[in-house]
Amino acid sequence: MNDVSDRKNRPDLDAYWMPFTANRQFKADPRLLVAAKGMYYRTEDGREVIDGASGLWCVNAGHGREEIAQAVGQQLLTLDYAPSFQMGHPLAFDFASALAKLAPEGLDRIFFTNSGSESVDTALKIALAYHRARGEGQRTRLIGREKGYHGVGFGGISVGGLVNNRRAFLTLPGAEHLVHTHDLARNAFSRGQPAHGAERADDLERLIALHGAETIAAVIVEPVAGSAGVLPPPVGYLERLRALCAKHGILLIFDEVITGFGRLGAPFAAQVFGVAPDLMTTAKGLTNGAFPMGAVFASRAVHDALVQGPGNAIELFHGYTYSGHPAACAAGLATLEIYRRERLLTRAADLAPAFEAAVHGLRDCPHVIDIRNLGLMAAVELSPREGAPGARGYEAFVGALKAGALVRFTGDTIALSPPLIATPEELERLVAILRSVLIGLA
Ligand code: PXG
Ligand code: PLP
Repeated sequence: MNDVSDRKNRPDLDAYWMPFTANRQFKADPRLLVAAKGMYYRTEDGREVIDGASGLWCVNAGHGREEIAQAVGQQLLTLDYAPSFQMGHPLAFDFASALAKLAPEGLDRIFFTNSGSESVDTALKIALAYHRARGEGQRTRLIGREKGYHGVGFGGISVGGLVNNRRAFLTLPGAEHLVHTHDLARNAFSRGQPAHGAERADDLERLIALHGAETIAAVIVEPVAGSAGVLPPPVGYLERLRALCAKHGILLIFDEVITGFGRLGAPFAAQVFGVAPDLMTTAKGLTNGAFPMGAVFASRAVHDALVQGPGNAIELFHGYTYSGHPAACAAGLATLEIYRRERLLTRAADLAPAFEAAVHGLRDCPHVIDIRNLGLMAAVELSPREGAPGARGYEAFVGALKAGALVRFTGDTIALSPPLIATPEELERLVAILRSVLIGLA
């Protein structure tokens, strides 16, 4: 067995080119995790660290879930792989059926991918193919939003709105962006959805006036922006965006890669906000982060418009070698069973008031210019240090890890998204560790 949990020697760090990491800074002072159980990671030097980030927003049911490990192991021994094109295996159908039952009403046709990025590119392609199948092939524009994160595929970075993820690369022609909803002047220290900014959805009217609605295929937004630093939608914003898309025949895609699977207190954000998209992208919590997988949920209308024509013709020329991988489906089914048995997909709603109170208690810490929260997502935004933007965020992240908590940071914003199994005491402990670090920050 290749058991890394108690190995004493540090690996050679040179060959692995790490994603979204300052490689040289990391390798000069590495941070290695070697084991995890429940709410806690164990570091290479044997310390217990509370997971304030669900890994990377994905380990919603906590770490080391035996049912998932058993299901994956058993599946690999029974049927390790089955071709995904023109062949099937039962678990993929079972998993899609189970997801369809959990889905917002009507979004019950499921396409499997291997990541959030692939889910996004898949959803964008489905949107284009949908319009073409209905005789509106001129609808090719894809609209995202400033500060949006939709993964790292060419489709995802094109509709994404974070400059560092775009500037070195080509983006798709015809990708446009709505204005973002981050408004510190009016909404700082909002608890839950901010009051101001619903009118920013009307920015879609600007793009419609500029390009013509008949050229626009889809709008994609995160219901709550995650990577940009937890930006809940202003009250009424998503409703307005939904109404405008419907009025103009534009598909609305919710990117629920982070918000899906209970993060906000219901299975999906669409249910929390009572707003129904036409397509929904997911990954992460789909398998509790234990196996790489994503899923796109499509409405019947979208699915049925595409799945038509001659019965022997392939309807959508798209798919992955590992779409619906047997082990991924086994992991997903075991994950859903844990979510159901432990009622985790609604637990964030119960924990949210205490979490909100604890997080907003950090308001008096130095440099704090905003605190935002919804469900079990929260962010603490710090003012950038003069001449060194991002330094405070990084120092808070490293300081928290030393003090016993894993958090996420982006720029000078600290994000929290603890596993949904957290107890109120663990949430308080997490926030207390963050407080101890913020207090000492230069
Ligand atoms: N859409 C959204 C809304 C996401 O949050 C993706 C797509 C892409 O998923 P994959 O599985 O391809 O990574 C994501 C992923 C962070 C962070 O630092 C966020 C993500 C991934 C890694 C780090 O906030 N989100
Ligand atoms: N590149 C080559 C040469 C391939 O043969 C394939 C799949 O057959 C791919 C890329 C795509 O890989 P995947 O289906 O895992 O996304």
